[in-house]
Amino acid sequence: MSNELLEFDVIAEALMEKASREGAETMWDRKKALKTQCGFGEQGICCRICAMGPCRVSPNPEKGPQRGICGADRDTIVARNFARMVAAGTSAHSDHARDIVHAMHLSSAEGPFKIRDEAKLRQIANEWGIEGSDTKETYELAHELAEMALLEFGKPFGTLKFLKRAPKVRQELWERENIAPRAIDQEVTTLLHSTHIGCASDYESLMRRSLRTGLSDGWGGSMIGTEFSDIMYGVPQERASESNLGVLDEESVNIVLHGHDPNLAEMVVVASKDPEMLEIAKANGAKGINVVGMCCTGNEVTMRHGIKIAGNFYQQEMAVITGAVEAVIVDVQCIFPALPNLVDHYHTRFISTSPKAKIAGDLYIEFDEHNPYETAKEVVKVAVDNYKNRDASKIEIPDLKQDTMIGYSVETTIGCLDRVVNTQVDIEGTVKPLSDLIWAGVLRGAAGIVGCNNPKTEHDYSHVTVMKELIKNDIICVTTGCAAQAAAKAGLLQLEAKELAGRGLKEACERANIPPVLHMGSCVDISRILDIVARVANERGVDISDLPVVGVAPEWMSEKAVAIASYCVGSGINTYLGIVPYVDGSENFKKLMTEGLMETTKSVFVFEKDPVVMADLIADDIEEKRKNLGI
Ligand code: SF4
Ligand code: MSK
Repeated sequence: MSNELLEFDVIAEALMEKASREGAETMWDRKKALKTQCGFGEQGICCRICAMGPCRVSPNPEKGPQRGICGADRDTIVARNFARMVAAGTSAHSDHARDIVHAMHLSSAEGPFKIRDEAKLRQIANEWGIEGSDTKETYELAHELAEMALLEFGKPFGTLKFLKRAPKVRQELWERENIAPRAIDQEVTTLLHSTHIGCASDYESLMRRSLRTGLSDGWGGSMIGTEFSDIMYGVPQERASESNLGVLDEESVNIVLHGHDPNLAEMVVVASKDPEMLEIAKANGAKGINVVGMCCTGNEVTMRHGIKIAGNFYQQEMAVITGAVEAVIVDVQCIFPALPNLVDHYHTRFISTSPKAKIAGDLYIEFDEHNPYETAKEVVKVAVDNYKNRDASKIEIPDLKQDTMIGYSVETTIGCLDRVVNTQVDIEGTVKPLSDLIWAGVLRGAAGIVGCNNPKTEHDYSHVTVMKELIKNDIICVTTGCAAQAAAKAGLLQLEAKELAGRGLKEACERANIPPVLHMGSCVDISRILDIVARVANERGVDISDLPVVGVAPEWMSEKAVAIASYCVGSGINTYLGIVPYVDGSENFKKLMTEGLMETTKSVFVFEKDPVVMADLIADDIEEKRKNLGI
C-alpha cells in the first residue's frame, strides 16, 4: 500500500500489537497506566514554585481554598505557570539557534563547517548594517555576523535586529505596549524572575511579559536559527522525497536522525556517503546506508537534502519497533526518555550526542563542534557495525510510504508563486504574486499549521482534517514540524493533492506546480512564516493583523509550542489551538487570552478541540479579515 491519499495513518495499530507481543512498552501503554491525569495540573492551578507549597487551589470558590500559602490566587498561579512554559519554549528554540551561530563562528573555507549560501550571508550582513558586506572576505564576514548574532542573546541595550522586518505599524504597537523584545537571554531570565515567589502576581502583566519573551523567540532565536542554518547549509529548494516508516530499507543499515539541530545531522548525511563507512556496511552484508529523519532534525535534512522522512513525534517508538533500525541518533528536544529502554528489546543502538540532552541509558557520543565530522563518522560506524546484530524474525517494516514534495523556504515559495503570473521562475522575486492571489480572492487566505502529536487526540487526525478542510476552502496551508510530517504521510504534500483543493487554490497549484500544503521546515522555521507574512503586509502597507492569515497548532504538546503561539499572537496572528493549555483554572486569564488581547496585540488565542469546527472558525475569521480589508 503506497502512494495513495490516505484517510489516516494506519501504522500504529499493527506496530503496537507487535510491541506488545515482544514485551516492548509504548507511549500509549504509559498513558493508560497514568489513568486519569491530574485535574489540578490540567487546569494550571497547582503551584510548586516555592517550598511552602505545593499549593493546589480549587477551581470552584464554593468548594475549596482560593489562595496558596503566599496568597497567590488562581489568576496568578495560572499566569505564572503559563509564563514558565513560554520561557522554557523560548530557551529551547533560542539555545538551538545559538549552537548554529557557534558553528558559523567556527566555519572556514577548509570546513567541515562551511558557508553554503554566500548570497544569504551577504544579504543578512547588509540587513544588519555590517560595513563592507558586499566586499569582505566570506569567512571574515561570517565570523563578524556570527559575533553580532551572539550579541542578540545578551546585548545590554536595545531591541532585536530582526524586529525591523515587521511592518512599521506593528513595531510601533510593540513599543507602545512595551512588548518589543530585548536580548533573548534577558527576556527568558527576566520572565523567570517575574514568576519567582513574591514577584509578579498581576496576570495581565505576566501575559504581557510572556508575549515579549515569546516575541524574542519568533523574531529572535527562531529567526536566527532559520536564517543562519540557511547560510550554513543552504536555502531549502523544492525537491521530491518520501515519507512514513516504509522509507526504512530492509537491506540497508538504517539510521534514524531525531531531534532538532542540523549541525550533527548535516555531518551524518555526509559521513553516510563516506566510502570507508560504505565499505564496512557492505562487509557486514548491507546494501548501503539509509539515513532517514524523524521530527525536526528530519525536517532540516529533508528540506536541504531530500533525506526521507521516517515519521513524526509519535512514531519515534514505532521506528524502533520495526526491528530494522541500526541506530537512533539524537541531538536535542522531543526525544522520549523511554527510548533507551525500548531499544533493549531490539538490536537498535540509541546514541545521544548533546550534553544538553544526556539521556539515561544511552550510548553517549558527545558532538565535538571542533571535530564534527569525526563525531559523525563515529556514530555512523556504531550503526554499520550493528547491522550484523539484526534479528530477522523481528523485522516488520510497514509497506507504507508517500511521495512528498518539500523545501518551500520563503525564497522558494516566492519563486514558485511567481510562476502563476510570470512565465519565468524568479527566485529573487517578491511576494507580490502571492499577495495579488490573496487580494484577488483566488486564495482566500493562508494558514500556518504547525506543532506536535499529543496522545490526548488521535495522532495526525486533527492536523490532516484541518488541512483538508482549509484547502477545500481555497486557504493555502504552510506547515512545519510534526504537522508537516503528518501532512506528508497523508499525501497532502503531493502535487496530486491539488485535487482536494477548492477551485482557486487548485488553479494556483497547477500554475505554480506546487502542492496545496507547503512544507516550510522545522519548528524554528515557523519564523519563515513570520517572514513571509511580514513581507505581504509590507507590500500592501497594512499590519500583519489585517491579513487573512491564521496560526494553527491542532495537536501541540511542547513548551516550544506555547512560545510559538505567544509570538504568533504577539505578531497579530489569531492562533488556533486544538489542545487547551493549562489555563482553564482562571476564567480571567483565559478571557484575556481569547478576548482581551485583541486590545493589546489585535489578535487572540482560540481554543477548539474539534478540527472540523476549528476549520469553520478559521474560514469565518479569514472572511472577516477580507471584509475589513475591502477585498
Ligand atoms: Fe504556594 Fe505561593 Fe509557594 Fe506557589 S509560590 S507554592 S502558591 S506558597
Ligand atoms: S519536533 S516541538 S514534537 S513539532 Fe519540532 Fe514535533 Fe513538536 Fe517536537
